[in-house]
Order: sequence, then C-alpha cells, then structure tokens
Amino acid sequence: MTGRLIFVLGDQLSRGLSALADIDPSQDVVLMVEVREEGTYVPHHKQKIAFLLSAMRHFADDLRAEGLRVDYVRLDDPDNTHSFTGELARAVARHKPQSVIVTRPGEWRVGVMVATWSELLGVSVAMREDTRFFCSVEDFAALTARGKTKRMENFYREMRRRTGFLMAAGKPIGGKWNYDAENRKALPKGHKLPKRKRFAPDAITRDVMALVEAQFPDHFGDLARFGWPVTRAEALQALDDFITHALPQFGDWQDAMKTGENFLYHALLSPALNVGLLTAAEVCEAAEAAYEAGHVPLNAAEGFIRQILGWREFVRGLYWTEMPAYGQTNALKATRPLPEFYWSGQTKMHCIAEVVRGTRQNAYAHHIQRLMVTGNFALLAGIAPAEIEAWYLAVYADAFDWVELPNTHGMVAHADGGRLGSKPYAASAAYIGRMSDYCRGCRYDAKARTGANACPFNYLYWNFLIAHRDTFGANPRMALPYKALDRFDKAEQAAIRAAAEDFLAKMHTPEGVPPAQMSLGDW
Ligand code: FAD
Ligand code: DLZ
Ligand code: SF4
Repeated sequence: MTGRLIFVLGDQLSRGLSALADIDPSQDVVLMVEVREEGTYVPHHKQKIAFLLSAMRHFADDLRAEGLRVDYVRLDDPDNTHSFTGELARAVARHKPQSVIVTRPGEWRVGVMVATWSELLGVSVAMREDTRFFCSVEDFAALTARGKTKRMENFYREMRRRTGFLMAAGKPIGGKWNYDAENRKALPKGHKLPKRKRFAPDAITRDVMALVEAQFPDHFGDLARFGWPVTRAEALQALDDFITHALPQFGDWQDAMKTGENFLYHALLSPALNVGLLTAAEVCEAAEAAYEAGHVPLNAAEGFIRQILGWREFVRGLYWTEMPAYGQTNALKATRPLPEFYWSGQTKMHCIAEVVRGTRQNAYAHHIQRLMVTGNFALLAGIAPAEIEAWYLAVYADAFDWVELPNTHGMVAHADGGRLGSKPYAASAAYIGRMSDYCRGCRYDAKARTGANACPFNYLYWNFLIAHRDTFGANPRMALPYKALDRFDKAEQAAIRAAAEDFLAKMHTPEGVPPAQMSLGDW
C-alpha cells in the first residue's frame, strides 16, 4: 500500500509544484503518464508533442535522482489506455494509494476530468491550487469585481504595485507605467540580428522524436529543427542567453517581422515557462536585475515584464474566472471554415506563407506574426472562432488552452465582444508593410485597395469595417478608420465589398485556382 499518489501532468514540471510540496519519499509515489488523448484532442505539432514528452521524461529522471519514486507510463506501453482517467485508474489499482493529489490543471477540459475521479475511482482526490502564478484566481476575481482592473493595463499597474517590479517609493521607475510608444520600430535594412541559442536534441529527445514520427505521422510540423530547452538546466541557459543577447533590444524591435527570420529579439521562453521549467517570478527578476545592472534599457525591461506580469497573468485570470462561458461566445458571428493554407502555407499572400513556414519549422511564431498576420487575416475573413482556436492550440509549442484561448478568442477574433480588447486588432496591408519586409516579396500590391492585384488584406479590412459598422461605428478607438472609410465614394465601397465577397467565396482553393489546375507556380 502506497501513501499518496501524486499525479503530475505534462505542464506541471516544476519542483516547486504544490502537489509535490510535502512529498514523503518513503511512502508517496509520483505518477506521470504519456497518453495519446493529450496528443490528439487537437492534432498537435510534432515538435510540441516531442517537447512535452522529452521534458516529462527528463523531469521524471530528475525526481528519481532526488530519491523519489516515480511511476512513469510511456506512450508505447502496450497496456496504456491513452487517457488521463484510464491511466490514473490503472495506477490506483497498482498502488492502492490512501489518496490522490493533483495540482489544478491548466485547462478547463482537464479540470472537468479531475472532478469525476474521486467518485469514479473510489479514492479521495485532493486538488491543490497552482501557485506558480503571481495572481491567484481568487485575487483576480476580487480585483475584477472592483471594476477598475477589468482591463489589462490597470491590472498590470496593480500587479506592479503588489510585486514591486520596477517600482520606487510606490511609483513606476522612470515616471511612466508603459513605454510602448518607443517599442514599435521596424528593422532597418542591413540590421544584424543576434544568433539565438538553440538546444541540440539529446538521446532522450531523439528517442521521443522517433516515437512521435511513428505515432503521429500525419500531424502538422517538422521535427528537423527541434531546438527547445527540455530540462530546467537548459531552460536557465535559455533565459540567460535571452537576457544577455536579446533583451537589451527586445523593446525596440518587438513588433518587427522579417522574411526568413523567426526569432528576432523575442524571448523564446514560453514553452519552458508554460510547462513549468521556469517560473514567471524568476524570469521577471532576471529582467529587472539586468535593468538595475545597467545592461538593459527601461523600455525593454518594462515591455518584457509587462508581457509576463501583465498579459500572461491577465489572460490566465480571465480564463479561470470566465470559463466555460468565455469560450462559447461568437460576438461577430463569424462562421467560415479555416482555409487549407493555414496548414499548407500555399498561398500567394507572402506574409501568411512566411508565418506558416516558420510555424511548421519551429512550432513558433512571435506575437505580432500570430496577432497581425494569421490572426488579423482570420478576423477580417470571418473565420469561426472555434476553427481559429483549434489551429493555434495545435501548432505552437507553447499552446495551452488557458493562454491560447483568450489570446485567440478575445484578442484575435473579438468573439468575446471586447472583454479582452477594447477594439479589434484589424489592420490593412499598410501595417504589415510598415512592420515587415513581407510586402516587397509578394505577388499582391500592398498599396492597391481593389483591382486584380490588390492585397486581400486591404479590401478585407475595409469590408470588415463596412460589415461591422453597427458594432464598431460608435467606438471612439475606431473613429479614425471610420472617418477614412467615409471618404470613399459609394462606387469604391461597392468595389471593396465585391472584391471581398469574391475572394472569400474562392479562398478555399488557392485564391481561386480550381484544385485540378493547381501547380506550385500558382501559389
Ligand atoms: P516574447 O514575445 O519574448 O514575450 C515574453 C513572454 O511574455 C512570453 O514568453 C510569454 O510568456 C509572455 N507573453 C507575451 N505576450 C503574451 C500574451 N499575449 N499572453 C500571454 N503571455 C504572453 N502565448 C502562449 O504562451 N501560449 C499560447 O498558446 C499563445 N497563443 C497565442 C495566440 C495568439 C492568437 C496570440 C496573438 C498570442 C498568443 N500567445 C500565446 C502570446 C504570445 O504570442 C506568446 O506568448 C509569445 O509569442 C511567446 O514567445 P516568446 O517567449 O518569444 O515571447
Ligand atoms: C500537450 C500534452 C501532450 C501532447 N501530451 C501529454 C501527455 O502525454 N501527458 C501529459 O501529462 N500531458 C501531456 N500534454 C500536456 C497536457 O495536455 C496538459 O498537462 C493539460 O492539458 C493541462 O491541463
Ligand atoms: Fe501580405 Fe498583402 Fe503584404 Fe502580400 S501585400 S505580404 S498579402 S500584406
């Protein structure tokens, strides 16, 4: 008979996890399970699955090295039932524990499973809070109830006050809370980017990569460029590399995009953070220390800390206080299916082809690529929120429902009616042209609104404004675009609508080319 069975899920790979806090090595057993259901509830990118499984195997080894007992079920175990519930049931039969301990899962979907376990398996199940965040769900609910912190910016300021990051005598260092106005630069020609640290797969990762290739052969994504940190030691090296080589310029080029460049000055830390190899606190502390040492300017340190202390905490609080209703809204009544080119990358729209290429190769795209290229297109084209969400959840190594859903459902699709963002992140080719070199290599004309070569982002953008005037026409943050739209005469507005309708009707074939006649030259 075992003491307690401590179930550690794949995104709970932190030694400081609440479920592990009082583990008794002489009696308790840690359970970790690799199951197909978690790899296939959406068809995850091969790199994402390999990352998760390799990080899990390394974490189990670290626990064993510490003298803890770990019962680890592998994906190719012939008796594997391939679900969390099935594997917990088998483990309860094996160990006959007095109780099961689990830290609250990150995803609502899994939380629903946990709620059934006690009755189903006839064993007491204690669920502990996930203490790896700055703001507990209860605190978030209390703050939101006060009204003032309903929006991210005010929530972030409150979190700065509470944690003391970049604060002096109760005031923000430098006198401003937010330095984003300095953070919207495009990369100048010839700008030399730093070489980013990637991690060559070790024997465990190579084993897992072969397993993934064999078990999930049809899933999206390449494994060849796998370079994610899979241990805590590697994650700490990745953090150090970012702080030393990229953070100093993170602020300046945060929104920039460049053909062939996947990482620029971004942290590349979200997969490690989201599975628990790094804590949010130590990452923010490292950024603050680099600022205090004079290594990093304030706009970079503040901008970076805001992403974690502000956005990451805010979306997590929103998710857990508003689910499951949050995921079910569709404020803009968007119903179109996701075009095939989100998977194939085969489209004449160079910006989308480029983001899908990077996504396929690395299971990564940076925030502006996700928001203003693939996200912006999905918003303008009226793609159904559930279709967009399933894609983002599948293709990024850092994607877990609690963080992916608010970003996609709220920030991209505006399906939450403006709970997350006070205006939709809709933009024409002018934005993409300003922040990247994509338009220079494109077969569409970024300057044209209508006509055979006009960029689809242009007529779709103006068509979006026309179609949603009832929703956004009175929004003061949308006054400028509506003023611009109203300067177009009736004929121009009719031409925009016709171009958009034509494009949307044909977009499921590569921009109107009948499938039978498709050849690579058409893309
Ligand atoms: P950096 O750009 O260097 O930012 C530093 C850190 O800040 C990130 O590691 C991340 O932890 C945090 N962060 C930044 N922006 C956000 C944000 N909007 N929400 C939450 N945390 C943020 N992030 C995920 O971690 N998982 C997701 O599934 C995810 N899905 C997204 C979907 C869409 C449509 C959009 C627009 C954004 C999504 N993001 C998601 C947020 C953001 O794009 C990623 O966190 C970021 O690209 C990760 O790369 P990085 O570590 O290089 O981040
Ligand atoms: C994403 C993922 C994958 C692909 N595989 C596993 C797995 O085999 N075992 C596991 O414990 N976790 C996996 N995960 C992460 C889970 O989906 C994640 O822990 C839950 O969704 C959190 O609620
Ligand atoms: Fe994208 Fe339009 Fe620019 Fe082409 S012209 S890269 S489709 S924004």
